[in-house]
Amino acid sequence: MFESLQEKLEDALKRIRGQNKLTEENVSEALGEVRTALLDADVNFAVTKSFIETVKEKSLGLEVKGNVLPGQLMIKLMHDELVELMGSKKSELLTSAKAPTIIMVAGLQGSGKTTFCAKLAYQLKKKGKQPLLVACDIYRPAAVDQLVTLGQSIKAPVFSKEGAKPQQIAEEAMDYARRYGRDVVIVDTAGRLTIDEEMMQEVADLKQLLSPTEILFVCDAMTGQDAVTTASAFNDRLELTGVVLTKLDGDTRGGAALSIRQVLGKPIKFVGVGEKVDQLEPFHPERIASRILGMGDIITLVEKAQSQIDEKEAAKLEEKIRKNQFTFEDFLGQMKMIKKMGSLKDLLGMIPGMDKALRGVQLDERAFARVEAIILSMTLEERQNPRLLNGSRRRRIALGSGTSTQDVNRLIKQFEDMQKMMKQMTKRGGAGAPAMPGIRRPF
Ligand SMILES: Nc1nc2c(ncn2[C@@H]2O[C@H](COP(=O)(O)OP(=O)(O)O)[C@@H](O)[C@H]2O)c(=O)[nH]1
Ligand SMILES: [Mg+2]
Repeated sequence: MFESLQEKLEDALKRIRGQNKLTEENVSEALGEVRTALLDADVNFAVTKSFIETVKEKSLGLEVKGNVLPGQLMIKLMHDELVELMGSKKSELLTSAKAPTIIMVAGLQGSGKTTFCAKLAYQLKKKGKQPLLVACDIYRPAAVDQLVTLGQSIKAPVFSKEGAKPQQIAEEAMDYARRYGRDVVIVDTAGRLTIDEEMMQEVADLKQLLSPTEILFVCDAMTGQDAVTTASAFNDRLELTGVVLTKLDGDTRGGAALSIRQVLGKPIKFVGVGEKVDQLEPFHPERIASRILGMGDIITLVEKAQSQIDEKEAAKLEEKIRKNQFTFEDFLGQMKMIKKMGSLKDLLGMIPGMDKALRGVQLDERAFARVEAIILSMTLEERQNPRLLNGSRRRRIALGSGTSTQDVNRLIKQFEDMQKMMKQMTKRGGAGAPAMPGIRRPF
C-alpha cells in the first residue's frame, strides 16, 4: 500500500532530514519534490496545493527545541499535517438512539459495496449486534446471490424478494427487522459503471424512505482522483455521512485516501484490506500517515523530541527538590505530563521490571483524577505553600473538588511524606528526581 508515494516522499525528505537550518531555499526545494510525489500519487490538485502551502508556512516558523534538527521537526510537521488532512481522529460508526440503526451503502459497481455490507455485518455480530442484510441490488440476479452466500458464511440473515422493487424490499425488510429484533439494518444498493440519473434517483428514494443513520459511500481506493469526483456527485445528492475505502491492500497510489476527506468534508470510516469478510479495519489517520511517511523515523523522532523536553523539565525539578521547593503546583505538572503520555499503568509498565510487578495490581485511574481535582481546588498560594492548609481551607478544598476532608488530609500527608523522602534522597547525595515521586502506590 502506498509504496511508490512512500519512496518518493522519503527521497524528497532526505534532503531536509539532516539540515541544521531551514531556509526558504531548502524548504522550497524539498517541498517541490513532495508536491510532485503527491500529484503522482493522484492526490487532488487543490488539496496538494494547500498542503504544501501550510507545511511551508509552518516549517519556516519552526521553533527548534533541544537537539532536534529542524529538518527532523519538519518531517514531524508533515506527518501531523497528513493526519490532519485525513481527518485527525478515528471516526466511529453512528448508531441510532432508536433501534434499528439503518446503514445504507452506495457507490459504483465493483467498488466493493456488497463485500463491505457482509464485512460490516460480520464485525457488528462480533460486537454482539444482530444485523440484517438487505439486498436492494435487484438488477443483477447474481448480486442477490452474492449477498445471500456471504450472509450464510457469516450466519447473518439476508432479506431479499424476487420481482420486487428496491423500495418495496426496503420497506418489507424494515418490518422484518422490527419483528425479529434486528438492531442494525444494512442496505446494499445497486451501482452502475458510471454515475447515472436513474441510479441516483433510486438511492435518493431509498434514502427518503429509510432515513438512514449512516449513508456510506464505498469507493475503490485504486481509482484515485476519479473516486473523489464520484464521491462528490454522490455527496451532492445524498449528503453522505462517511466513506469506505476498499482495496487498500492493492497497489493503491494514495490519492483517494489523501484527498477524499478534505474535498468532501466527510470522514473515512472503514478501509477494506482484502476480499475476505474479516478484512475490514477502522480508518486510523495516524497509522496511514505513518505508513505513508515511513514509520520508524517518525516514531524515533517524536520520542527523541519528547525525551529532550522532558530532560529539561526533569533537571528543573531536580533543582527544586534539592532546594526543597517542590510544591503541589509541580506535582500537578507532573501528573499532567503523565496523563499526556497515556494511562498510568501503561506508563509504569514501560519501566523495566515494573511490568511484572504490576501484573494483577489494580491501578485506580479514578483516584488519580481525584488527586488532580483536589490540587486544582487549591489556590495557587496554597499549592506553593502547603503549610497554609489549615482545617477550614481543607474543608473548602474538599467541597470544591467533590471529595472528603479525609481525602484531602490523606493527600497532604502523602505529599509531606514525599517531601521528606525527597529531602533524604538529596541528603544522601541524591539519586536524582524520580519521574513521578510518590506514585508507587495508588492513592
Ligand atoms: N482486494 C480486495 N478486493 C476487494 C475488497 N473489497 C471488495 N473486493 C473485491 O472487489 C470485487 C467487487 O466487490 P463487490 O462487493 O461485488 O462490489 P459491488 O459491485 O460494489 O457490490 C469483488 O471481487 C470483491 O471480492 C478489498 O478490500 N480488497
Ligand atoms: Mg454488489
